[in-house]
Amino acid sequence: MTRHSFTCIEGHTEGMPVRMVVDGAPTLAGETMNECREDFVSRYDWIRRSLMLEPRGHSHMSGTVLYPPLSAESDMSLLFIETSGCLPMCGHASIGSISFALETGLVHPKLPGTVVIDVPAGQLTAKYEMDGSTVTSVRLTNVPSFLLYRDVEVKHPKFGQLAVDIAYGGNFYPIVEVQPNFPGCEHFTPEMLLEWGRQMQVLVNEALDVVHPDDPDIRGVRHCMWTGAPVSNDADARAVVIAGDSLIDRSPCGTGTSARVAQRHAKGLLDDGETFIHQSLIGSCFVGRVESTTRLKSGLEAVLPSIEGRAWITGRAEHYVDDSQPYAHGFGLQEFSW
Ligand code: PYC
Repeated sequence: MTRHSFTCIEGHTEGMPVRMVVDGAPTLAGETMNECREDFVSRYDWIRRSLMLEPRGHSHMSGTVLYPPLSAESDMSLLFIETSGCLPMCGHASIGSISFALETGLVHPKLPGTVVIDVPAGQLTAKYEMDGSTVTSVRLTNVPSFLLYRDVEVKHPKFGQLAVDIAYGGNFYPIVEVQPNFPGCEHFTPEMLLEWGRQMQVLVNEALDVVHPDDPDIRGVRHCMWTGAPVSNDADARAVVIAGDSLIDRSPCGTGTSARVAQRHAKGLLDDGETFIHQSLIGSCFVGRVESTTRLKSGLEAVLPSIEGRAWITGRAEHYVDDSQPYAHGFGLQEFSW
């Protein structure tokens, strides 16, 4: 019997699960977190599957592995593990992991109030506030985010003709705003939006080559954002984000909010410094903001968005993966046919 053991801090960011591995993960080869991510994907993807999929996880699980800082100026590194793979960037998981690492004393930032993290998408800075030993807010400044395509015409099997914006905020998002053929996410169940969001990913990938202008390795759409009216007066807009085949984000989605901040800024709907309160499926919020404007190397206009949210620890767990057990390395129901 080979039993592997992973110690995890468990919790959530604005309702979305974050399982942060703090012990048991392998040392990775690479000088950047992106190289480490490639090493993890090629040699250790079974760890992601085991901890994210059933029976230890579920369709909407999300997590990270906490690694030591890679560079002299950073405080911690994160690898993102999701049901759909290893994303280069995940906003809610960053906010959660920063909070958990600070609250458990695993990370002591060089400059109190500011934490610098290495992630596969690059180096990011977050400001945080604490009340005693509790982290009460994390504001993370994300990667340069931009609107790549506006008003792309897509013929969706449920809605017919839709105009969709494609924006990047660490991942690419087709953003479906309210329009004559789409009355808003609040009119549909999450399961319907999941199914139609999967179809949207396929339609967009068939119609367009969605590629990051500065990095041809970042390509393709694996998410979808359905928007709608907020459920409370203190929010500006609502979004239900679908990731991969099975995941419905319970939070407003950090990279999705960044993409929407960039989209709204490019369309003249959000000024520099103005806040955008983005509400999730379950009513929780991230506060987005344009911190500054920039240009990609290719010349495309972009923004540096920040997202602010809060996370809570719900437990600590030791997960065993015994290679001899059935389903040891996890499964998703969509992998079976009937
Ligand atoms: O918060 O960036 C995010 C995210 C990506 C996929 C699910 N959540």
